[in-house]
Amino acid sequence: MEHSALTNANDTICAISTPAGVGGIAVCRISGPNAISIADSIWHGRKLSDTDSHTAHLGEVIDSLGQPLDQAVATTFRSPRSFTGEDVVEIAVHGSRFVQRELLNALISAGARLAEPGEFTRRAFASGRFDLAEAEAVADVIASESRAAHRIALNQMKGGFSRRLLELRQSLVELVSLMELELDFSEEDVEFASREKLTLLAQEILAEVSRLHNSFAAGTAIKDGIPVAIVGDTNAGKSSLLNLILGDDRAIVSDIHGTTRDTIEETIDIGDYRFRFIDTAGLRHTDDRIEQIGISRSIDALNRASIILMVSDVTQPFNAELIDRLTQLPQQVALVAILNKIDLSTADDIAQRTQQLPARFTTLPLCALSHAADNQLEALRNALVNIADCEAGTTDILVTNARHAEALGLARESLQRVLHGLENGISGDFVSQDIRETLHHLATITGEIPSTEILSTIFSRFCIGK
Ligand SMILES: Nc1nc2c(ncn2[C@@H]2O[C@H](COP(=O)(O)OP(=O)(O)OP(=O)(O)O)[C@@H](O)[C@H]2O)c(=O)[nH]1
Ligand SMILES: [Mg+2]
Repeated sequence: MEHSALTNANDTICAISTPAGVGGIAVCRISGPNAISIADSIWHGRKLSDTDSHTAHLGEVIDSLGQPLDQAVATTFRSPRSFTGEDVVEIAVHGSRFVQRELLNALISAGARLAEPGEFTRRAFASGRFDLAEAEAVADVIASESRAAHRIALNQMKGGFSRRLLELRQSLVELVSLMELELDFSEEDVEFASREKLTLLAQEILAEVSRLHNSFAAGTAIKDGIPVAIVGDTNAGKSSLLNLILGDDRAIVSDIHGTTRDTIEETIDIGDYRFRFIDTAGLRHTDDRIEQIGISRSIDALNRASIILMVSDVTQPFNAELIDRLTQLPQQVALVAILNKIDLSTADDIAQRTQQLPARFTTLPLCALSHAADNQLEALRNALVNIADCEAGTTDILVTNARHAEALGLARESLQRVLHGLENGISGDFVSQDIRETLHHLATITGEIPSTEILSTIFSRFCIGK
């Protein structure tokens, strides 16, 4: 499928694809119908137009004044076997800022134009090398900061998500054709596929669309860092726990109640995941205005977290109000009770305290002082990774993109109308219409129904050179 109308592919673009700044090597990418001849005009060495595709050549680049600029390696990729599907030359020079700038100047003098952000990937999409979801995943792979986020993005880039969508669409097409068969022969009063069978098929599709749509929460958590709120009474040891996890004296710790006033956020990688820990102001009734603001931020953090570490001092009674609030959170929020200051308690006492907590809590006794036994911290880290594993589920297909989630939400709504229609004997005409609408929403994800506006927003988020 080609979307050539969506880009001006007549010109040849160039950009530095390696990060901005000085590096050992910088790579300049040139793509377009004149990529090879433009490269030749700034190149001393074997004529690139005479070389085979996918070959690398040592030579010299010449600046816009005709002076030698640097020794370089040029690699040619001929259309259509290149990233963009166009003729592409990649020139690797030494990574000085001066050399990079002069090389771009020379290419622009020779007729190339500076690429816009994401324009290489946009051209790859326009030439049908990628669908839109795969192109968006390129940006996610570049941005991924943990193994789990990388795995999801890589799978999407390689087409895992697109294949799943294709399967869903094939099932919908089957459904709509069965519906239409029913319509064509309705006069003759024959039922080709029972409505029960169609309902079953629609239910299956709806279940999968809903699963994908619901995976957005877990998907974004994994992509941006899983939010873990550390909450509890003042002086329970929340900030001590944060410091213990980070292995750093990040937060102020003192025996004064109400030491932490504002939320403190730090990310750290554990196992395959990135976690975002949020230490909060201790919860208590107070007349101090600033502390009240801090406490309302604690509540905000608690409401947004995927995992909650409720820290309590084992020598003090539990905060029943907090436990009540936490157990009312949606089931997918994981609750971990940290029984802190076990150095001041006995094993019997700790066992008894554990009994008092609702079953939804995972309980971990701990001493958050920096000399705490390593295996307590290890147990906490393992518990966090286990929770994240459950959240990630067994599939690598998680939706991490708000645009996709929105389209899936719309698809789900029209599918619910399809089901309602099937179950209530509504005319096939209307049901078919809703199936087509579902198909439309799913097709916008892969960009089969491209809109220039959507494309511009998507690709403008890329860096230049990609
Ligand atoms: N004995 C003992 N003391 C601890 C332990 N953990 C923390 N403390 C002490 O408890 C006091 C309070 O610790 P913080 O980490 O500041 O408590 P917090 O929950 O952040 O308190 P606020 O910020 O006031 O809400 C400090 O004096 C810590 O040294 C522990 O496991 N055992
Ligand atoms: Mg604190």
